[in-house]
Amino acid sequence: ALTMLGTAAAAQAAPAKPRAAVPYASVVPAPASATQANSTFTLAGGTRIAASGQATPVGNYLASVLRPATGFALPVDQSRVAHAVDPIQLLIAPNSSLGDEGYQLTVNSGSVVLTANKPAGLFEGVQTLRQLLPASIDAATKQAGPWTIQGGAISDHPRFAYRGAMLDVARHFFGVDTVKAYIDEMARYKINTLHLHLTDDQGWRLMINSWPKLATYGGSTEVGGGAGGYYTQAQYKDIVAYAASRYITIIPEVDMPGHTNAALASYAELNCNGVAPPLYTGTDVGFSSLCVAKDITYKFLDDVIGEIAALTPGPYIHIGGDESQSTTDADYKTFVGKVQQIVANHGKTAIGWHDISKAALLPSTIGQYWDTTPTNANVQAAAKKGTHFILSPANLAYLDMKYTEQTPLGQDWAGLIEAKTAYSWDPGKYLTGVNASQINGVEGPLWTETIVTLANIQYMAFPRLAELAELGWSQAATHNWNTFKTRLGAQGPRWKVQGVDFYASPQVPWA
Ligand code: TNX
Repeated sequence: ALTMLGTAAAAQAAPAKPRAAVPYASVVPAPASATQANSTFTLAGGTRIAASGQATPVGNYLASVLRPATGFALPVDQSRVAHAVDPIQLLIAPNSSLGDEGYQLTVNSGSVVLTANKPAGLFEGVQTLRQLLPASIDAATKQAGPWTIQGGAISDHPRFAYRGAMLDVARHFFGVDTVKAYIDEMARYKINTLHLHLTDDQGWRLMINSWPKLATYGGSTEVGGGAGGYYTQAQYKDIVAYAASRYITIIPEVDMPGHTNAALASYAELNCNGVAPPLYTGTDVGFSSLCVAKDITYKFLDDVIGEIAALTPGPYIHIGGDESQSTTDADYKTFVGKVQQIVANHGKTAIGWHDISKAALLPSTIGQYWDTTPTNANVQAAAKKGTHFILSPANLAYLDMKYTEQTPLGQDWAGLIEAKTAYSWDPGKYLTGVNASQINGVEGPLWTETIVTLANIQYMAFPRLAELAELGWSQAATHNWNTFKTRLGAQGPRWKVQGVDFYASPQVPWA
């Protein structure tokens, strides 16, 4: 029989191995509560999915993710009257304990019932359901069943409302398909926000119709001198809509007043001296600044932010504000004051890297904390006045930090972040002198000076983004590395089936 291995005939003839149903304890992020029963439910050729009204898009999505590996038709039944005969039911039903993204999942021998207040909750429940099926459910082609789900009940809702990932498309440009692939992977872990770092010294990545050279010239290169690129407004809208179909909000960032060489190179009039610098393809930071004293700077920003606000249904625009080492303190404070107001004029809420907390902030403006120590006087002072924060400590949450000295990609200025390190902090207790109620959640930024392909993105993001997702979603009481690492290990076979190039950390007992 051994000599047959590797031939197509042997692969097809291999009998389906009996396999145990996935235990509820292996879901990432851990649900708020889960009880396992002795019954099992098996997805079969005739299984129908009931999803009417607001639940329909989620029902269609569930069917679309289950069809390839099962080969089943899985019709989505939109007629309310027939629901009782459909084994899988997605229902919108009021439940005050579940909030906007919570859900209840009940599995017994005859049915799988998912209920939530909102479609977003059904969508998060669907991610849990996918993880309760064998890893082969994630294959792109038909696999052997049986497709058995352990019976039981889950009631779940997030600890933090904001659970984000950031992708730097400025240092290296990534096309629409790569962004969509990353969106699909983050959605599995209930990440609900994708922050796109659209502009930096090395590139401007979104067409702005009123200032077209930003993209056509400012987007024409990247770190290392490659061709770069930019999203047309139609492509950006496509990303926004795709993310929305996964209940993920896009947050566009225009980094300023520093990190602006691509813009300054594109339009000479934006420079204080009226001279456009050359395009930049290196990896230094802190050398560029918009001209705070010039009126044209604010006309420029009003046009740019106006166009981006019109393209972006989500409530936020990220104004950057980090590492503005070529802007005086006084100019920086003036600038942040004006830009927040421009964002507000276009109906959006500003987010900025926590450096902005040295300026006077609008009550609605949110800070994103990136430093490596939890104590910061400006942040504490802003928090006293009510500012909320998103946490991305560079030594814990940065996805571009190397795992070990041997990691071939990434940087190490904030330290090495192995799997255990990425999990070993509590977002609710992290920032000194800031109430947990002022922490909106967590975000894992992936800076891309050294990141070039989707596989590179995946290798740096996984397992760490799944770990951060657990810190953001799961209740503090679930926090325990020894139990978590086993749960995380169960994701390994799934990533393999999905073709996700993850870092197989020796700290994790991979299944
Ligand atoms: C710092 S921390 C940056 C980015 C770099 C990153 C590399 C922060 C808000 N900015 O400009 O890409 O380090 O790790």
